[in-house]
Amino acid sequence: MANALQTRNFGALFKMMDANRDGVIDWNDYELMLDRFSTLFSLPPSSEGYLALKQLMESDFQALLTNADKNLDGTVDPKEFLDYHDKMVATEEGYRIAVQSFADLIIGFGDADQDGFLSKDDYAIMLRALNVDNASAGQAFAKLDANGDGKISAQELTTAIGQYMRSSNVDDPGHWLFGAPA
Ligand SMILES: [Ca+2]
Ligand SMILES: [Ca+2]
Ligand SMILES: [Ca+2]
Repeated sequence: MANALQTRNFGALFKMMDANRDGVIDWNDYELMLDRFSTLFSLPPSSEGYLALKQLMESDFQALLTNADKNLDGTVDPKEFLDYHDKMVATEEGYRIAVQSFADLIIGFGDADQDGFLSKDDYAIMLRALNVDNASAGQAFAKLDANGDGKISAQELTTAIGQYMRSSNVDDPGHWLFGAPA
């Protein structure tokens, strides 16, 4: 069973991913996110960066459908989404895979100059592309940048994602992964 913070965080994640806000996640939402990212990062549709992003989105969407779309209608509703994540993080193996693939996805999207870190700008752009209110971006960044060197490393990111997915301590900085907690 998901704890209250998990339910909150996965609910927030669902809302972010439901880019067109029609109450379900399907490929239209991914296309919209792809549009936003490529516009914000100035990636023309034929560029290598765009195609890489698109591929990342396609494989992420396929994985989501395969695992979460229980009634096989081609969309993922909030309950399917929560059940899937609930089950996924319930085992150590599933949890480890979930954290790693989520980290790869975020770095894949957010790390525009591909130095392996998220800069403050990268992070702010990522939130904007996910349609998250940006007011708390600075505060959130400071929490996620645990060693205070001005960038979020893969290690800092995986720690934060792990907390976002499973922590029952409301004070853990990982709850700020996508800005101020809902
Ligand atoms: Ca949608
Ligand atoms: Ca479904
Ligand atoms: Ca850092």
